[in-house]
Amino acid sequence: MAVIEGMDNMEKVLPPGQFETDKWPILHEGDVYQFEEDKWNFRLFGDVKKEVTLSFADVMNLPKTKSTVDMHCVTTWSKFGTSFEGIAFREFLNLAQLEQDVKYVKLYGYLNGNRFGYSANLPLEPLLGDDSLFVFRWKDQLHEWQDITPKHGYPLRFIPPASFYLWKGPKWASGIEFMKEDEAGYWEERGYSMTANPFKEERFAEPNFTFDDFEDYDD
Ligand SMILES: Nc1nc2c(c(=O)[nH]1)N[C@H]1C(S)=C(S)[C@@H](COP(=O)(O)O)O[C@H]1N2
Ligand SMILES: [Mo]
Repeated sequence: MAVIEGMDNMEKVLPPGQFETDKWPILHEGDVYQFEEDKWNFRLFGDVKKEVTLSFADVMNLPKTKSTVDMHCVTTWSKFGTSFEGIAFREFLNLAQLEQDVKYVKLYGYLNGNRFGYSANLPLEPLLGDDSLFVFRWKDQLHEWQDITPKHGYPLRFIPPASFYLWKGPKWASGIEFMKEDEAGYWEERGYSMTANPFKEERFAEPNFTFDDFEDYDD
């Protein structure tokens, strides 16, 4: 296998139709969720033998992972090399006893106060590495380690591997549904790609689709 020095797999490669940004844009539907620890929990459900509900303390007591990930947004910006601290997706597999033949997940997050209002579907197998995590801290070349801001999904937000567009990363994450069959999430129901690979430019399920531009930054 050919290896380009200093590059791992798909890191630091600009997918077709994307441009590079040093800033971290903010995009989402609806309100910014305001964290209240006593009301917050994280649910593991779907095709599991036993549903699990985790408190914020339960989640924060899970083993932590640090990983540097490239983000590719379908609105055409890409941000390379942001480091994140969080809990690897695979840690939650150890807690939920999956039924046989679970091959997909739907990851949920808040939308306008609805805990399960936002969602994104993903295949299970590509999410088992260090580049697939629910994050709460970040740093990059311009910023020291710090908590993610409410606008970026505090207290917990999923960052998908770079082989998926960033809409597959719910902010204000609220749970994981385990599924035997693939099932569309929020944007997938609205015409976006089920598979969403930026390197194959899988933006929309249907041609001639448009999207809102981004216009917000933390600083
Ligand atoms: N809960 C929630 N998560 C969400 C969204 C949303 O509307 N609600 N938007 C998604 C989209 S379309 C993108 S591009 C990224 C943007 O993340 P950022 O604002 O941290 O860059 O969040 C994703 N996660
Ligand atoms: Mo997006």
